[in-house]
Order: sequence, then structure tokens, then C-alpha cells
Amino acid sequence: MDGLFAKMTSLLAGLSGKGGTTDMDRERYTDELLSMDMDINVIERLMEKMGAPGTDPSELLKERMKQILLSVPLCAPACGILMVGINGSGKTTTIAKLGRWYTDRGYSVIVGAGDTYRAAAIDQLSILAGRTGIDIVKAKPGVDPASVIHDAVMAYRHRAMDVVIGDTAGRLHTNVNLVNELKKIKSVMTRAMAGDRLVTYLVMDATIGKNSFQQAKLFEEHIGIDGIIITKLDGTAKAGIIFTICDVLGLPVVAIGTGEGMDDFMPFDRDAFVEGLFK
Ligand SMILES: Nc1nc2c(ncn2[C@@H]2O[C@H](COP(=O)(O)OP(=O)(O)OP(=O)(O)O)[C@@H](O)[C@H]2O)c(=O)[nH]1
Ligand SMILES: [Mg+2]
Repeated sequence: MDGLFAKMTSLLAGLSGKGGTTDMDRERYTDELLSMDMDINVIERLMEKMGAPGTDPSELLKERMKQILLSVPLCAPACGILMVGINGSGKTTTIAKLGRWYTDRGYSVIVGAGDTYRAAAIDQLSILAGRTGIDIVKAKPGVDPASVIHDAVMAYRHRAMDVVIGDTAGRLHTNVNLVNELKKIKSVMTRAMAGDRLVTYLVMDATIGKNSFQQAKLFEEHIGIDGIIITKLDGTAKAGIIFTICDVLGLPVVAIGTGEGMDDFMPFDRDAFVEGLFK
């Protein structure tokens, strides 16, 4: 993750080794943290009593950051992954990136094109799967998404593959329809997995605002979320959103997406991330 959040790195590096912080320092840090989209409540907690005599500000800050951030490793094969999230958040792209990540490590991957509402969505996943060398199970537009995901899991089991990933639609006529649809897919997929672990990852776009939190809460409440993948963290250097997501939702981050390329992806590790900010 080095280099991605350079602004924060240089800012925080300034804290190291100082005996304390003045009011002016505090103001400068607050402004900088705000400019990277960090929530003011989070900043206040991070900066609280910062600079008290006898404390090392950078160690204190690291410790506090680690208290806020949550991370969890990507599921260990053999396992299934169900990808959910609002439309345009990056689900389909991230599935291909995940596929690449697992195949690079020697695992076999199959994906199910569960967004059967749009022909373009099926084509998009087919093209990405072809490019990354992962298998795909797909059906014609209009076919029941749960049945496509079911077939993908069957193929995973019969071929003794390592990872099966289900794509889903991001938008239906109403959120209630979407939630019901995802519930059904999850229960069908869980049964089909026959005891192999299934995790549900929520894909969130780092560049969009507060309404994505409402949606995330809805998904967590009704579908259950095991981890969050934050996409579009490229170019913006707005690492603050990671803190906000963990703080507001209380859910761990699994990975981050940093561009449209298949390699613009990395698993998220809280401790490594925080240490990286101070290098
Ligand atoms: N810059 C950048 N773009 C991304 C990233 N991840 C996805 N995208 C882009 O975001 C757009 C939407 O991505 P999709 O993967 O199609 O999103 P989706 O969630 O599957 O969308 P629906 O199928 O409509 O629900 C595409 O143009 C992607 O290339 C990322 O990490 N960085
Ligand atoms: Mg999609």
C-alpha cells in the first residue's frame, strides 16, 4: 500500500519523534485529515489529548487508528464468495480482480454471472473472466439469478475447484426487491456449498457519499456481511473513508480496489496499513 496515501504519510511522519503538539499543529493535522475525507468525529477521537507530556504522538495515533480500523483476511479456499453492493460500486470488476488474485496463488476459480437482468452485465463478466483465465457459468438474460449461482456452485463442487464467486445485480425496481433477491441467492448458495464456507462481501465505492452507508446497513441487517471491499481508492488518496466505514458500520474491510486494472487490488490488513502510514 506504500505510495497510495502519500499525503497522509508525509503528514503523519511529521508527528514522529516530537515531544508534543501545539494548537497550531493540531489545527493543521485536523485540516489535513479532513481533506482526506476523514470524518470529524473520528478525527476528534484520534487527536484527543494528543501531545500530552510523556506520550509519543505517533505511537498514540497508531494505537487509536488500530482501535478504529477492522480487517479480515480474504476467505481461505475452499470457499464461496457472494458479492453484493449498489449498482456501479465495482462488484463485477472486483470479482475479476479477486479471480486474478486467487489464480495467481495457484487456486482454481469459477464465477457465476448472477446479474441476469442485463445482457451487458453477463457479457462484461464473460470478457473479464476470459481475460483473467477464470471459468464462468452463465445463462441467458432473464433466467433466475439464484439458479445460475446454484449451477456455478455445482460446477465448483463437481470439478473440485477452490473458489466460487457469485455476481449479483446492484439495482432492482426497489430496495425491498433487491434485498429479497439477495436473500434468496444467499440461501440457495449456502445450501449448494454443502458445508464449505460462504462469505458475503459488500462492495463500496470510496468516492460516494453518505447514502451508501444507509444501503450498507440495510444489506448488513437483511443479508449479513462478512467484509467490505472498498473500490476506487485510486487517484483520490482519500484514505479517510476507510476509517469512516469501519467506524460507522463496525464491519471489517477485506480488500481495496485502486484502479480499473486487474492488478489494482490488494487485501487489506489493518496493522500493515497503519504502519504504512507512518513510513
Ligand atoms: N477507478 C476505479 N474504477 C473502478 C474500480 N473498480 C471498479 N471501477 C469502475 O467502476 C465502474 C463500475 O464497475 P462495475 O464492476 O461494473 O460495477 P458493478 O457494481 O458491477 O455495477 P452493476 O453491475 O451496474 O451493479 C466500471 O467502469 C469499473 O471499471 C476501482 O477500484 N477504481
Ligand atoms: Mg456488475
